[in-house]
Amino acid sequence: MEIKRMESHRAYYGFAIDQEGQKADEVILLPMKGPRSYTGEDVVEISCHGGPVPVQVILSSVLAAGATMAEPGEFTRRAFLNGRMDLSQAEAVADIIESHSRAGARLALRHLEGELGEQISQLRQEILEVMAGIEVVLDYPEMEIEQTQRGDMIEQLQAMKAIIGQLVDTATFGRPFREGVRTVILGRPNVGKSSLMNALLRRERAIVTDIPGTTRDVVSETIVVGGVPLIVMDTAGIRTDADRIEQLGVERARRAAADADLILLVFDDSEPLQPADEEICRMLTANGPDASVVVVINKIDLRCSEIDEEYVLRLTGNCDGSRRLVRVSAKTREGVDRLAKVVAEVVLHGRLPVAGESIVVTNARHEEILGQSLESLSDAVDGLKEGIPADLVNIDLRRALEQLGRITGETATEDLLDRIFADFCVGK
Ligand SMILES: Nc1nc2c(ncn2[C@@H]2O[C@H](COP(=O)(O)OP(=O)(O)OP(=O)(O)O)[C@@H](O)[C@H]2O)c(=O)[nH]1
Ligand SMILES: [Mg+2]
Repeated sequence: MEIKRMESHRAYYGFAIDQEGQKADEVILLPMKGPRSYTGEDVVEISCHGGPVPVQVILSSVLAAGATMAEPGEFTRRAFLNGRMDLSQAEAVADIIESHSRAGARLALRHLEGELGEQISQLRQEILEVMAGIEVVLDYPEMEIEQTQRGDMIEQLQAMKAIIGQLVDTATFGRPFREGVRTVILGRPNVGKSSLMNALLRRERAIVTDIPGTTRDVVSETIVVGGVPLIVMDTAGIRTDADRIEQLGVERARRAAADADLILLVFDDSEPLQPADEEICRMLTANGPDASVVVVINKIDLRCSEIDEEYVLRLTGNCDGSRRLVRVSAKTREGVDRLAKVVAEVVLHGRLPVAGESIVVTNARHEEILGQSLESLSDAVDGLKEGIPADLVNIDLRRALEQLGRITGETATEDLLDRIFADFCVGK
């Protein structure tokens, strides 16, 4: 049967025939007539047996018949251009594919449902209203905006600023979900760093031995702790008197620590604090670490209690009373769940996004644009307060309008679309 005569949204069973008229594979054909398809255009999906040979044969047949290969993100780009979704929704598709955790995927899914886009459209509508009020004044050159009118506009813009400000705030806990938290396990040799990594992973990944200096390089793995994806790096133990080969690993550990968002600083509770332990603490506090540090006292199953917790907390500059210290046994996994909870708290500053609550900005591009539009609106408010001419205030408002439009795609340039869709994979 000719595809054009097939019924839309109905699966057809049959065989794909190659260019020589030979059966290539057994397939299911699913025609979807626009606009009821992902892109809004007519779409035909062919499901075949997954092996590389049938796929290749079918692909070359459809290419020979005039089809072209899709660019990365082309399906979603077409869906956007055909008005099936706004740009924030299109980006959510990429975010869902790349998400490292269920919580991250859930947040992105809400963007796919268009929540952010709706909020932004509403804000743009309100800006347009304020601009319209100003335009009226501009039509009569002898008029200026009246004082009460200025007051109303300022109030309206302040309310918008508050909404955008809240959205920007949500990005601080949206970001870790999207990008993952760079977490470095640090400590002197043999304290149990690799063991801790394995305990967090719940399986063996890093090599564990009783020989100090086992880990020579940085080993990294993504794990989800408390709903937050952590990119955990196990490092070589840092010591003061390392040989040359070891020194390289130590140097990498230092560098990893400098780039980290979160440092799990491990101590061995079965031995008194050693000069190398103190050295590491000094190194961390000297750099004025951007990273949050969680002190992990390991090997508590040996019941030695050699480490003075208060002293270690002071050494690590943990003086704000938050006492980010967890006692664990990487061997028995005792305390590891509590460590996971503390980590999640530290990363999210105790503010877990609650399902069903406000929108959470997870996309770095959105975060940046929201920040810019906030500035434009502030400029407009300042202008109104200082009584500067109405047409100048409108310039700031128009800028805010244009900036917000870049989130939904209403004012997106070809260039911007190219950049966004280039990050997509082919077939999405
Ligand atoms: N009893 C006990 N032993 C542990 C625990 N964690 C680690 N160990 C032991 O301590 C030794 C060192 O563990 P690793 O995990 O290799 O230590 P590391 O810090 O990665 O060491 P390097 O890579 O050499 O710097 C091994 O013999 C582990 O079995 C623990 O919680 N309890
Ligand atoms: Mg190790």
